[in-house]
Amino acid sequence: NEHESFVLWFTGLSGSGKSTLANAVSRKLFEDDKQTYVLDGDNIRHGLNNDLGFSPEDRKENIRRIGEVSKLFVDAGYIVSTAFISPYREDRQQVRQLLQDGEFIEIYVECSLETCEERDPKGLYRKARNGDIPSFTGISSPYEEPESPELVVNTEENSIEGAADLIVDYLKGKELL
Ligand code: GGZ
Repeated sequence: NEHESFVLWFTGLSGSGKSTLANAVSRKLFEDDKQTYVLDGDNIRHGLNNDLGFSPEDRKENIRRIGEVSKLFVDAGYIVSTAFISPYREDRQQVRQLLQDGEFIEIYVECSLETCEERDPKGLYRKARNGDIPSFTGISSPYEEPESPELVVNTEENSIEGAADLIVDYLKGKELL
């Protein structure tokens, strides 16, 4: 198959479950003997992109660099899973253009703001509501929902395991695995 390597681009609100889900899918692919790698805030925003904040310009540059890094991993033969809010349609579109047809698989991790706010695992929504974090996505900064993602998985209706299975099933259905 000419698309053994591709990017699973998870997009969604903070607290929607992107990173957990990307790691769960990556684990399943690893068990299926695939070469996989997860890019998320822990290994990108703390390193390569530690000069960037959360202004629209910085988020754009964040996503641009992640797109370029993803491309390198695809060139190296990996299935890359990226877990970034990537709130702007235009920025995600730019990454899609950077890759070959079929190499960019956009997965909308759907979860209502209400639920993300209830989960609030790091207490960031609370801080944002208190005005302690400016330009927080969903509160004081926009999130542009994907218009035609390859896949939508809802993490209110599905467990992480269930959502990961839906993604693997999708990939098998497309004969990408
Ligand atoms: C959104 C922020 C912000 C602001 C810090 N807005 O739940 P988290 O903590 O781990 O996920 C969020 C993460 C978002 O970084 P990304 O690189 O994914 O964002 S983007 O794609 O928009 O560039 C959150 C934390 O960083 N965080 N400040 N103002 N999320």
